[in-house]
Amino acid sequence: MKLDFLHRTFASSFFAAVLCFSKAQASLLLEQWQGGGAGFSGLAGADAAIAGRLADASGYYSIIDFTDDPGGFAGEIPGSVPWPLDPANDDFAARVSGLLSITTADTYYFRTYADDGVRLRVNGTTIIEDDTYHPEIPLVGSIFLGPGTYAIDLVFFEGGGEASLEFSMAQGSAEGPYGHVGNFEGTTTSAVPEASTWFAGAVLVGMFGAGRLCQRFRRR
Ligand SMILES: [Ca+2]
Ligand SMILES: [Ca+2]
Ligand SMILES: [Ca+2]
Repeated sequence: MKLDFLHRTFASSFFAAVLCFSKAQASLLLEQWQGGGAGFSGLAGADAAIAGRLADASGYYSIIDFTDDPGGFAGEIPGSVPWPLDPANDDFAARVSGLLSITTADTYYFRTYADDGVRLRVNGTTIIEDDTYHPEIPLVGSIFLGPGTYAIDLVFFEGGGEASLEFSMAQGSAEGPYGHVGNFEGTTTSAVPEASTWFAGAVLVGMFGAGRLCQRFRRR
C-alpha cells in the first residue's frame, strides 16, 4: 500500500516535471551589448553593435519582460526581471531572436511596450519600427502567417532614463488576448530551461507531493 502510494506520487510528479520542462524549451535568445561613453544612436547604432561584435551578455527566456528599474517594472505584463547585463542600465542595445512555429493560418499581432525604441522583423518583414527615445509606449504590428516556421528578430535600444521591454503576441485580433511570444506554440531557440523555470518545476513537484501526502493523511 505504501509502495503503491509512493509509486503513484513519483509517477504523477515525474509527469508534472516533464510537462514543465517541455514547456520550458519554448524560449527566446536575448543578447545585450553595452555602448561606449557616447552610447548608441538609435536603431542604426544598435545594428552596428550587433553586426560588429559578440554580445556582452545573453540568456534564454520564455518571458521577455526586462527593466533597469531597481524597483521593478509592472508595465503591461506583471512583474519584470533585470537585464542580463545588470547593473548596466544606459546606452545599450539588445536583440531578441528565435523561431516561431505556426500551425494555424491567421493574422498574428505582435506587441511591444518599450522605453526606448524597437524594431521587430518577422520572417524578414519589418512590422514595428520606432527609432525614437521616450518613456514606455505600446506598439503593435501584424502579419499574416500560414503554417510554418518563422524567424523573430526584435532589436531594442536604450539611451538613458528607464530601460524597459515587454514583448507579447496575439492571434486573430489586435485586441488580444496577448501571451508571451516565447510560450506560443513551438517558439524555439534552445532546449536549455531557464533557471527560474527549473525552480518553478521543483516547486510544482514539491507542491504535488505535499498534496498527495495531505490526501493520504486525510484518508486515515
Ligand atoms: Ca512587466
Ligand atoms: Ca537606463
Ligand atoms: Ca530610456
